[in-house]
Amino acid sequence: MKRVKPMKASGLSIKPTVLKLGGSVITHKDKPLKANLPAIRRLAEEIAEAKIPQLIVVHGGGSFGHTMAKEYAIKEGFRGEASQLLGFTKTHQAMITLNNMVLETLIQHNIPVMAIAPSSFIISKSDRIANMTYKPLKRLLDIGAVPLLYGDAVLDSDKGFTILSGDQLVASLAIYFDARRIVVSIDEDGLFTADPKKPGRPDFISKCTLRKLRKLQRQIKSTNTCDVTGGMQGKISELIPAIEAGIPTLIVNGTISRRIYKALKGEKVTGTLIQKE
Ligand code: IP8
Repeated sequence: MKRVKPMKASGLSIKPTVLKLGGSVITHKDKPLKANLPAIRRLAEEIAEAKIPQLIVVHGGGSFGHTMAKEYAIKEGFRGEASQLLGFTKTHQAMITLNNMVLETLIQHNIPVMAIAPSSFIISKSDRIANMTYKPLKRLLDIGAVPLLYGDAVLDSDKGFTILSGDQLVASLAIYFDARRIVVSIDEDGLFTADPKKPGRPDFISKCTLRKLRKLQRQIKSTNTCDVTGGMQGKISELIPAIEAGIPTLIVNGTISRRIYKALKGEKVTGTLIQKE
């Protein structure tokens, strides 16, 4: 008798992995509109080599999205000014420019990636995803393609427009598709008991439960003034719903060779693993 594989709630037979390529890894965060092409190439190599059967890739804004979003105060919502409206479109355009570089590089490495602009299928309400159609993503995963998304300037039913972080997107996709794991790459080894970019020697956290994470959340302050989506604190807040849903989340240093590869393969790697319990 032919055996039928059990379907998950999302309808996928294999649990996908959701990978976030941090803006601080794929761009030079202190140089406006400057991509880190060698880093993007290396990450593409690692993703290609890992050959994950179901993969969703989301990237951050780095010195593309955040620079523009800050300049035009996009996260504050639409004030009805023509210049700010143009800033909204420029922020989206900056993200498309960065996305194109990631897209081209991934395709050059034979990864069947398909870019989808979040602003084309998501509307938020007071900064939270309120309206999103998952069907195209599901279809892409069904045929073995890799959906590529990014933090974006999106329409917001209360504020006119806002910035949707890649992290909120990651958590929401991971929950919907019942992801096997989330891998988030940043420019640090993982989480520390205090900001590692400031003087002092904070302790590295290799494993963390949701309870410990909530405690830690109050300690970790944002490091990057250019980040309109809240730096490390914002990242943690956004990831919590996915961790609550039981999806293991691994934070690794994407600036160091092989870390993403190992994280995707589920191999032992330096990083912070956050689990519900
Ligand atoms: O870097 C922000 O995404 P993030 C995207 O994941 C923009 O927070 C447009 C600033």
